[in-house]
Amino acid sequence: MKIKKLTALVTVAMLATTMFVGCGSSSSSSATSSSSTETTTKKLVIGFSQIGQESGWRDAETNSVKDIPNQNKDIELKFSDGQQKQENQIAAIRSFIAQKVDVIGLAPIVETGWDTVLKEAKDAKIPVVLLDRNVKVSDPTLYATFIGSDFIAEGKSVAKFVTDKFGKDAAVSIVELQGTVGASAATDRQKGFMDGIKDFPTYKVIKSQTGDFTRAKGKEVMEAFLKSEGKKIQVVYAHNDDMAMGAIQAIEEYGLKPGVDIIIVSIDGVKDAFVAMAAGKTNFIAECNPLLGPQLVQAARDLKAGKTLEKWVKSDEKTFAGADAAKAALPDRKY
Ligand code: GZL
Repeated sequence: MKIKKLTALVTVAMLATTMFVGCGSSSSSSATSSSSTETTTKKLVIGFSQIGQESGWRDAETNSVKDIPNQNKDIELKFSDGQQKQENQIAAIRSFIAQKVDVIGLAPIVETGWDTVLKEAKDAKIPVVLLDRNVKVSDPTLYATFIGSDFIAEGKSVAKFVTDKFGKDAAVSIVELQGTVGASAATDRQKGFMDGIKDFPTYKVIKSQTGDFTRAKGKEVMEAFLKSEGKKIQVVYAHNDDMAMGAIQAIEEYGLKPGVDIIIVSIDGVKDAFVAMAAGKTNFIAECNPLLGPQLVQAARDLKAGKTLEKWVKSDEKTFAGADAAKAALPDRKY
């Protein structure tokens, strides 16, 4: 009897063990199988170093870049706000390198001072895409491409509007609100404008100072211009719309009519500028496209696929002059 009981006990014990192992293995196999069904594809990771929040144009570009993961489920975006400091942008690039992102996007606040950190990115085999502003580096292979506008052409288009309006032999006094000192957008917009008036010797830029692309500083500098030059000023050339809006405020507070007593010309094409032009307070806008998120995505995908990119992907842009053009364009403006 005892043997029978013992045999029965051993049988039960063996059965129990088999079941446990079976479950275990089935659960582990189900675990294995579930893990095999749960494999996730690796996302394309873009690290983007933004300049800051100095203008409506900049906010539009930031929104366009931050929208990338919403429009591309296979892309992860790491976004850094440089708060107007190059050192913050350099630190962000180093952080992206440490995180081994696939592509670095950079809107460089100024043109120079990037060689060292871009060399670190190159050594880490991480391509860099420049967005909206360019850099001056010793080795052009330190970045894959520049996606942005032809600022010299923008400056020239503004100059052409002014010389067409006043004519060849008019004596015209101009004040200039420059963008951020050292930024390619400011340097080249000034270059383009000066090139555009070089054959008009009676056109003079009587004052030129940076308003740092901001509305507040643009107003402050325009107040100083009005204090020193007053009604001598015939034209305000602002490197961006935000500074032009500040200038408009200063001119109205000074008691003159912007767009009538003083001609206002600027670059960007933000909605506020179109509203002002529709109201006759500004006279000419050269568009500068901030909606560059999709082009950053395309460049990142092409780089990931091993393609070589054009060194400059130029934005195509329009110009607008006068209230009727502004009213017609306003409904379609996207930023
Ligand atoms: C242009 C961009 C400039 C805009 C400004 O690509 O860098 O910076 O014209 C912005 O509005 O602040």
